[in-house]
Amino acid sequence: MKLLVVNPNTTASMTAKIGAAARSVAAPGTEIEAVNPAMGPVSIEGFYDEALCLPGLLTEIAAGARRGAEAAIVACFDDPGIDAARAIAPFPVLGICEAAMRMAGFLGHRFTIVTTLPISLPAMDGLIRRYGMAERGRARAAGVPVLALEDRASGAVEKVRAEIRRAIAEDGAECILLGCAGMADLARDLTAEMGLPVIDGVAAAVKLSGSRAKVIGVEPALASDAQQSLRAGHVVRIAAESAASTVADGLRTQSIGALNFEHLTKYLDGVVTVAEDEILRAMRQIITGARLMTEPSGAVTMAAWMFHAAELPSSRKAVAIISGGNADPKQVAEVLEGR
Ligand code: 5HY
Repeated sequence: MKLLVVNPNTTASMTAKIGAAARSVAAPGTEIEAVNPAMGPVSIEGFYDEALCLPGLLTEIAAGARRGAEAAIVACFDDPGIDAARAIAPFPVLGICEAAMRMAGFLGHRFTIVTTLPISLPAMDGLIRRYGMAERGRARAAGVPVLALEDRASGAVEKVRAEIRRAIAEDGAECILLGCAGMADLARDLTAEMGLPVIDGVAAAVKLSGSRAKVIGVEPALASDAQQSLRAGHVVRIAAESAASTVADGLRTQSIGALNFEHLTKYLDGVVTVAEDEILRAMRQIITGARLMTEPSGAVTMAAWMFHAAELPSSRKAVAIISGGNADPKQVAEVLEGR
């Protein structure tokens, strides 16, 4: 997966730090491209800088899309331009503030954002409300300018550390969110030092953006229009007699549509076909074992898992999507009796 990470300020040393943090948690096979605009503010402190960074940020999102990015992260804790970026990007766009808050939600009840200067607090307070977390978290400022984080001798890290200690003592925080992308390199050490999760939004966004899941389509061997099309590289039309004879009536299609073909080509990792008796045996297993009503078309995924495991990616966890419960009661009775 090609993951674009945009630092919306123009400080290249911060972009390098953000890129390194992203790469350190990326799944194998994820290619991280960390960029920043050529023009705009050197750091984003408050609403004015936020507004100024937008043209550069959106230019980078559009350029990343042309280079084939499959997801993007806006690596600034104010989540600037996130709605505009989503409006122009043909892929998911994650903000690091939202990602960090979602991650915090999985870890505990109360969190505190420790950001840079008080000028950034109104934006962060607004984001806490926007993401529905007002009852669970608050933001504090450590009193460090963003660019002080680029200078080890500035004492910025000590101030961040002291503010985290205050958040733990005074807010009862169960986890801390580092409220600036320029703090991305601090999360690991501070987690160990503070004895609670200290979340970097860049790492949280990388983790939330990528899935290691492989998506496999399943269809009846008698109606394998998707499999044949993907193998041929163009939409293939199969014989009506064959497609019409599968018990999986919801999958009796002679050909997939052009849009489906484009979508499946892009997102599917393979197609497995199943035999008629396998579909019926899977249907029986789902109804009796999982107590779920399924029609034959809904049972094809389970049939693939039960009878074609060798053709599926090896994994510890497989998920079968069972879609469709519009089964004829007479047919269900026959399936349950094994007829
Ligand atoms: C950030 N500013 O993550 C924010 C943090 C802040 O340039 N990158 C910036 O202070 O609002």
